[in-house]
Amino acid sequence: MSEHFPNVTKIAYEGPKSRNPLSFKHYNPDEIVEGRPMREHLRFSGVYWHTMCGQGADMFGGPTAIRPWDTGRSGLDLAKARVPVFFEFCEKLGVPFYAFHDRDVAPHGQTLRESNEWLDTIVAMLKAQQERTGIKLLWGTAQLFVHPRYMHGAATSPNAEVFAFGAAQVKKAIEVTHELGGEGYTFWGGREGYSTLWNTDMKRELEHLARFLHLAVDYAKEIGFKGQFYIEPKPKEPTKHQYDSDAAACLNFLREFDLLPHFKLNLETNHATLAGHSMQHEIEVAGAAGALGSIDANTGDLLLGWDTDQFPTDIYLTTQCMLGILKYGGLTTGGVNFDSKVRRESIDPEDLFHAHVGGMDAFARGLKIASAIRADGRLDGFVKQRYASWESGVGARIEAGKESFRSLETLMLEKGEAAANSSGRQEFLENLINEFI
Ligand code: XUL
Ligand code: CO
Repeated sequence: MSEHFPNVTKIAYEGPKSRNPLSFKHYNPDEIVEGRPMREHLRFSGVYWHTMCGQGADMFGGPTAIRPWDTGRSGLDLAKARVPVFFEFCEKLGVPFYAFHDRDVAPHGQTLRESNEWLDTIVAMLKAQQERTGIKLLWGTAQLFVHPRYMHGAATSPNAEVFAFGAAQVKKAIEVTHELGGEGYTFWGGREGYSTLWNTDMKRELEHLARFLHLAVDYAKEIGFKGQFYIEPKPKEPTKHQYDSDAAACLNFLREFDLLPHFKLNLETNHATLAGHSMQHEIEVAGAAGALGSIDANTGDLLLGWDTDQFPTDIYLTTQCMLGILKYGGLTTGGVNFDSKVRRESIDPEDLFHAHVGGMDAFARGLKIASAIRADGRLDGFVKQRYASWESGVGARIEAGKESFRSLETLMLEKGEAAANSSGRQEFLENLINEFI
């Protein structure tokens, strides 16, 4: 096998004292945390789109990082060249999963038929690489936002034939995800939203989106695809308002249209912050609804107002993520999927390794810290104690549905005033978390 990253050998765990930048200081795949190996807790995944297709272009300038394997190639020829490079990358990094959009692995053809044929060609290569390496598909998805036909959206387009084309594309994307043994399938909103309400029938568009997702659920059942469906919330970009704006909006939409039994959420940190939330908040909202599925691991720059998709390096953030994930029973079908890209100025192939190694180590530390906080028990104990008034007396009776406005009025008329409040101790708890970080 020809090597595309000749200067990088398989990344190994060397422990916190190592000064080798291309080693793991904290991610030790076999280390047991809360009874399971780290690799099973974290289920790391590399993404095809940023890793293989990202060349550093932004809205002010063209590509800065044309990879050696990209040079002089285009179309299907380029698509073919990228497959073994991606798997060499994932293998050396030691990520057990990957994710892709149909049109990042294979190019758009002139017709749907041609696109499908090209996709089949590449899928055969992906399958062979999966078999060779044992790397699995975390989820597949369809890219319904780059092609001009999707300028007004796909499932929410005012043009019914665009809806039909999108449906055909998703049908094929689910088929290839199934063919590759994918553990899930993601719907990110793409251009499902609006630029102006002056031209938009929002109610109709939302109904169309729900119809589209029901058709996907039906088709998955028909072909026996049992992978988990995910919706990935994001509030804006590229549209001014994306319908799947945050976890709460997605859950409301899924409930309204009887889709909740079929979907979980794939939460992304940078999308959470664009929505004015923390990732901790989004995980809590999804987890409480039993819909925490997977995470797209990245981070935004809070001084920039867009989706910068930077690699996660903030231990505070990864601790919050892993505390939430552990609290809600861990990742099952989902994973920690690096929907992250190197900066435009990080132009060497080796930078892809530095970026992922840092992200994996940051999550491994987050996992270990979260687990230590849980074992310590003071945080959990504090929260339990804060709600102690609900364990007996009037609290327990309210929770059991045994009180009414009348009975509560009687009680309070008798008492004259509620029991004294106790401190929320926010600063104490922030200090407690820092004991572990
Ligand atoms: C876009 C985004 C997507 C989805 C998959 O912001 O996060 O890459 O993860 O379509
Ligand atoms: Co994403």
